[in-house]
Amino acid sequence: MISQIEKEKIIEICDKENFSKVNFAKYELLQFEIENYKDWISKGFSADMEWMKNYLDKRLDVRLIQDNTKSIIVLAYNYNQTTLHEKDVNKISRYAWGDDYHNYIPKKLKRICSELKIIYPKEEFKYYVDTGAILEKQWGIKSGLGWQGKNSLLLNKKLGSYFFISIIFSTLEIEKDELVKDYCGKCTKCIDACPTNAIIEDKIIDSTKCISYWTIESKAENFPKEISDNLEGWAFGCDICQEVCPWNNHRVPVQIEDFVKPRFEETVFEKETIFNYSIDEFRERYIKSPIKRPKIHGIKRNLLEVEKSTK
Ligand code: B12
Ligand code: SF4
Ligand code: SF4
Repeated sequence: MISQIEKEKIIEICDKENFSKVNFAKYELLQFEIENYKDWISKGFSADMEWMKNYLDKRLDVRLIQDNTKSIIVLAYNYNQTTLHEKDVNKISRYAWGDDYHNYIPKKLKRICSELKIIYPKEEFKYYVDTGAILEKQWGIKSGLGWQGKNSLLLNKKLGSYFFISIIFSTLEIEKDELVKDYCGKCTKCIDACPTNAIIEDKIIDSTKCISYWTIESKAENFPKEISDNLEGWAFGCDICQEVCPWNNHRVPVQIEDFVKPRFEETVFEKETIFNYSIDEFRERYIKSPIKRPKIHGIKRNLLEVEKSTK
């Protein structure tokens, strides 16, 4: 087991890369969590995200990803900011205002792992951010980074939920942090506000009802009526269950880097602009943004669905 001073040194290395919070979990099998996960899949809540059915063994046992893992370092990267949506239609969810975090955060993690490798040459470090078959929120809970809110997201008292989760698997033995208690209490604001009733039970999202799923992941030509009638202006992702959460509403914005700030100062789409773009123009504009994921076809579909729902 490394000393407290060494643990602090690791946190310092992560702080330099602007992570707002760094916590540590001890290796264990995610037995209880994987049973819930399987149950969730069996009920059809993963919609058409077929990849979620793969690598159940790795989700259960992270040593199949990094042999001899002893500690899991869980890092939060804040993307909250003071800006608000300019309009109530064609809204883009906050995580997608800036450049795609997949282009920045892995580089930060790589630098952290390289620095750790210099200090501990005999140890191994492997990083992920939304890039592997890993139950990231569950490791967030195990590490004491936060608790799982009723909206199913990982919440931290200081940060709220507007942060990305990153994971570093390490063969180094680091003292784990204490679990935090659940601070949702009797609140049900997220469940009450979800316009499509996608939060079917505390912490459980049915993706087939979630606007985020339909506007980002789904390849369908159209949305089911219950979704299109209730989009509430969301054209890419959905932040409703976070916007109403008291743990986000009184947040003091933490220092953020430029790549998180709205690209072209845009927090909503201009429908006409999108419809006038050629495929190449769209690609050029959004290649560095998470918005490229559903491609121009998907974004046009979303905008038409929003228009339908506001008529
Ligand atoms: C698939 C996925 C989605 C899907 C499914 C959402 C979901 N809640 O699972 C869709 C496309 C809908 C989605 C949407 C969003 N996502 Co997403 N998503 C993921 C992904 C890739 C996997 C999550 C997963 O495994 N879900 C499966 C379910 C089963 O997992 P779970 O919530 O942990 O479920 C547990 C509970 O349901 C519980 N449970 C179930 N049954 C039972 C029964 C009992 C008795 C008990 C006690 C518990 C219990 O146990 C389950 C398993 O442990 C992660 C990245 C990753 N690799 O982890 C990002 C991730 C969760 N997403 C993220 C974000 C930002 C979003 C959005 C906010 C984006 C947006 N603005 O539109 C929305 C939020 C929607 C919401 N309220 O969840 C962030 C969340 C950060 C945070 N602070 O928590 C993550 C972690 C990505 C990242 N690296 O930062 N996402
Ligand atoms: S992201 Fe939107 S649709 Fe999905 S659970 Fe939250 S409020 Fe409901
Ligand atoms: S809105 Fe309330 S119930 Fe939902 S996650 Fe936030 S504190 Fe928990």
